[in-house]
Amino acid sequence: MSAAKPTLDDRITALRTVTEAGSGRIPSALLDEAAALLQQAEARRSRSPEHTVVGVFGATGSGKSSLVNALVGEEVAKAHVRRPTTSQALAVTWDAAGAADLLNWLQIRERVERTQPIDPRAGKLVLVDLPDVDSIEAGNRAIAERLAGQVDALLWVVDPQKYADDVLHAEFIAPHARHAAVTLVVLNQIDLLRADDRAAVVRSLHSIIERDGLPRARVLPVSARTLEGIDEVRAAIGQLAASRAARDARLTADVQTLAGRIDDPGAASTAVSGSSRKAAATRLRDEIGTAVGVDVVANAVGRSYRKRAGQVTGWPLVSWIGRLRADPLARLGLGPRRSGAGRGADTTVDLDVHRTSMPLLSAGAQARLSLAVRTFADAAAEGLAASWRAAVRASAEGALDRLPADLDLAIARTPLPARGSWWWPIVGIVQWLTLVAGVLGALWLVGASLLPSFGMPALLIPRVESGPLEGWAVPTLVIIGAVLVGVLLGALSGALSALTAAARRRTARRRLLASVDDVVQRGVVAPVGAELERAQSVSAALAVARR
Ligand SMILES: Nc1nc2c(ncn2[C@@H]2O[C@H](COP(=O)(O)OP(=O)(O)OP(=O)(O)O)[C@@H](O)[C@H]2O)c(=O)[nH]1
Ligand SMILES: [Mg+2]
Repeated sequence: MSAAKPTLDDRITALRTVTEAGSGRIPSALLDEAAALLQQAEARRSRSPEHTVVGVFGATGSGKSSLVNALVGEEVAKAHVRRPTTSQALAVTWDAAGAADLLNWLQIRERVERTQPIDPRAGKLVLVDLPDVDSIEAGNRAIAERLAGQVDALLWVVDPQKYADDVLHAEFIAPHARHAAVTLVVLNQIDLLRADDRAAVVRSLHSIIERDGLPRARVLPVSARTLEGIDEVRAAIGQLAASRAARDARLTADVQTLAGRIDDPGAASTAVSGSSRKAAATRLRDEIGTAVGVDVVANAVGRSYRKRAGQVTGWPLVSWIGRLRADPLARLGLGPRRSGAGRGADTTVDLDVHRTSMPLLSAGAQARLSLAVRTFADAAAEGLAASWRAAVRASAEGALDRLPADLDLAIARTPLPARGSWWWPIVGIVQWLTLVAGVLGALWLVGASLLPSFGMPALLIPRVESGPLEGWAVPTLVIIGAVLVGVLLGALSGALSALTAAARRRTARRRLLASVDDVVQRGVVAPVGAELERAQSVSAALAVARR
């Protein structure tokens, strides 16, 4: 591990991130515990961080009060053969004023102050004698349990008769195993053991403690009565008090343990990170674009262009037929609308097509939309823990309600290329001139043949005198030429309008997809991305809190 170990501050910040970003995704019972722990951590750290509170825990009669007296060197706590003796926590301090606030928070009312520290490093020690953890008195037990959750370090006192007691180990010592770094185990009353039994008992206790999950906890054999081994306990307490790290160790272990119980959201699969996430978003856009009919509209834009071009530039004798057909855009419910006041009513001039009333999404389109959104969300959430996958899906599904209306509006606001082309009127005029020429040629011919029968002089019909058309009547040629030019011009402009229409269709498709993309980004991709980021930040914070 290359990075330095996180400090307690780092861990607390990380746990706070976890609770904030994880709300609604992490079981609320755990979140409540985390909130309580954060509050406790803050409370403890804001109060006399230089003090170290060492709690003396153990079964009744193990000699807790006697040990406190032995350590202090005076009778400050009441020790007695009567069981149980101690029913209130008693704090011994060497700096009463400085520790007052801390003791209030710990709800320890009984306090005594001494001046001579038990160890040179223990000037800011708060030594707490406690009622028995396994007391028949519920009140005693409650006090011991509460303080076991609050003190900075735990000192377990066991005696030769009951050191192996199952209940004590299973219910009290083992559950606090995470605080191994700030735990001392004292085997008291060794004066009651034969000298040659002591080592065996210490070894046995050691192995039990190891099974409790405290493999490295020190076991100190002492006698509160003969004071044998007391100096070693004083030194061990002095060492704990001197080390700031040891003081933070308790909260560190609490944060680590709680963080360990919170499920890691897991890293979203690499398949949806970075560029492939972008690709997935593009696929989603295309799918939704198809579902809402982007291609249909784009095709209609192209066909509308061709139809209008045909009406203006086609051979006038047949192009009027086109007017009988409805405009493809109008048929889709997309009405051409003139923009700019005072323009002519000619629908080929300056058109902007706006979608004014989108036909409701068909059931099929709606299903396709939902499927696309869910597929996207599920792919994005792949690799996440179940509750987080559900959250990602929910954020995407939340968008489904608004999506059809938003898409409708976005498509309605997309300017579609619907203007006519500049060359339409020119070709149109030429077509009409050609038609007029053809009609004149026909009248000429008809006149030439009919006038004599009305007794009028015959019209002169000039003929071509040389070349490949030698002998052809000029009016005939005019008629043929007019028809040829009209049909050819119609065909040419038809080809040109087909090309332009294709370009228009592509432009319309591009713009519509851009509009769809906008909605999809805002409505689906962004919320899903935010949810993924949230999962990622919880995952990262958990890693810090646990390490
Ligand atoms: N022989 C011997 N007796 C001890 C020793 N330590 C304590 N005792 C005796 O054990 C009995 C109980 O001691 P306490 O100090 O009151 O025990 P405690 O753990 O505080 O008990 P509670 O307050 O009831 O939880 C007393 O009679 C002490 O004199 C020791 O090291 N050796
Ligand atoms: Mg006692």
